[in-house]
Amino acid sequence: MTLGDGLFAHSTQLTACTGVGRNIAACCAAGWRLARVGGLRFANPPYGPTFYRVRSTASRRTANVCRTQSKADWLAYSRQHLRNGRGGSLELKVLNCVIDHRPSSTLSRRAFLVRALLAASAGAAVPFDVRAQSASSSFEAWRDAFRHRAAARGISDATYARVMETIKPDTSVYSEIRSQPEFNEALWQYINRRVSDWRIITGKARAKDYAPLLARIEREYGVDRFTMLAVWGIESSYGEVIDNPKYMRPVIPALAALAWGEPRRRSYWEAELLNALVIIERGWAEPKEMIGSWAGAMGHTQWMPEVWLHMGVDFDRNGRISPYGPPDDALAGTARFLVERGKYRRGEAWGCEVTLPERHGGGHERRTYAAWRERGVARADGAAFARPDDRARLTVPVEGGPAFLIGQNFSAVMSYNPAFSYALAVMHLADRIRGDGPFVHPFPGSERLMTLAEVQELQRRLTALGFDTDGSDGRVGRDTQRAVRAFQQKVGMFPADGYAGLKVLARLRQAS
Ligand SMILES: [Ca+2]
Repeated sequence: MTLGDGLFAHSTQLTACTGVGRNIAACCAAGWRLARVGGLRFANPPYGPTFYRVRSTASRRTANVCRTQSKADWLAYSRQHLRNGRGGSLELKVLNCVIDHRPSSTLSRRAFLVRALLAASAGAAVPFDVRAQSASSSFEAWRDAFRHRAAARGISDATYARVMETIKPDTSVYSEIRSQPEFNEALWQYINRRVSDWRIITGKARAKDYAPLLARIEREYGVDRFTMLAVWGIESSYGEVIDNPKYMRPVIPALAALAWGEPRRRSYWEAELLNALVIIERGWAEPKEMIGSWAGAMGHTQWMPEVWLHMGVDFDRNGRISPYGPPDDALAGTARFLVERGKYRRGEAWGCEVTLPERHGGGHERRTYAAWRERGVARADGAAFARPDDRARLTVPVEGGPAFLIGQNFSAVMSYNPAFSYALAVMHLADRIRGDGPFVHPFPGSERLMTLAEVQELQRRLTALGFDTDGSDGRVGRDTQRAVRAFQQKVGMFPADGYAGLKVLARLRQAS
């Protein structure tokens, strides 16, 4: 992929697109590259930290450098910075180009997904399964050759034969790797869906059920219990979906298919397959127990094999490390990850929502809370900053929406999943489980959170009208989103975004 192709062929109104404070040539020299996604869809919505600078030829305005985390963020930034008064097409044009970092040596847990997805979309002209089928060898030949790599990692012949000679590669992962997001969400929708009433209520119950365990993890690692609960809730609905076949599949056949036939990230998938084999060799798990996402993330907090192997903790002291079963090992290992890889700081807040004075002289500097206070920045709930000497930076993710000071522990959560929207959802869920209220300043155009009873009513009404939500448990998954979208389309609601919210509920009440 050359730089010019991605940018100019499909973004005719853009004349410049560079990294932070750099021009295109400097970005290339520094290892940046452009990738392009076709149409108006975005390749990797939650996983793409990206910096760019754009200029509109129509308005001759240069946009601010943006860091985007999701399509919602792109759109929000576009509206904020590219408002050019000549129609709304520019913001959609921006979606046609993506700047991506060259892989670095230290991978965040999910950074691989960014690259895998970008790589897949950049080469989307050739169907992915065709490439897989044109892999240089049959699966059997590849498997026999790979045995030597496994032996070099200490995998015994017996283990290799037992695991690898009985599987069929799960080639359905090739369609997963190139799949596009089904639903476009604004940031407030993303947060409301993840910080749902069900997750808040269930999180409070889990806080009670697991109080002794969470207290021990807090003591040992210094990670706040509500942060742990929120990661657990968002990653696996507190463990409720870790073996649900609707979302999870056997990991070894998936990783084997990726290591054998995925052409661009093969070395990554090979490494993770080897890590999974080491886990089996050590007797921590049987292959049939290793159920996870198509990319191999497993258990309560969705560990990749590498995380399991290197960050895992046998916290319940039963002789093996497991991301399944009782959540002791999963939560303790995740706390260890946040501390060792995310530089989580004991006792420090993630940040907080704030109110800003008329002129706050924003900027991206980290300052102490005391220094922010001197500039007139205050907690939105009116309380004092608990630890005025800690440092934080100011961010306003959506113009006209809430402002936040965010510190090191927010960054620590982003080391687990490098998306601003993910980290904000985790920290907001943590606060809600703790007992705090919703954001003081709502996001523009947002709805309040639906109660559990309202979501259940919405699901019941949709099902009664023939739009199947697969039950009415008050949790919004893909079935409910699809049912909502089908209903919206049928009754002419726009946009038909699949968002299970108050407007849809009101319309459903009219409909029956
Ligand atoms: Ca254990």
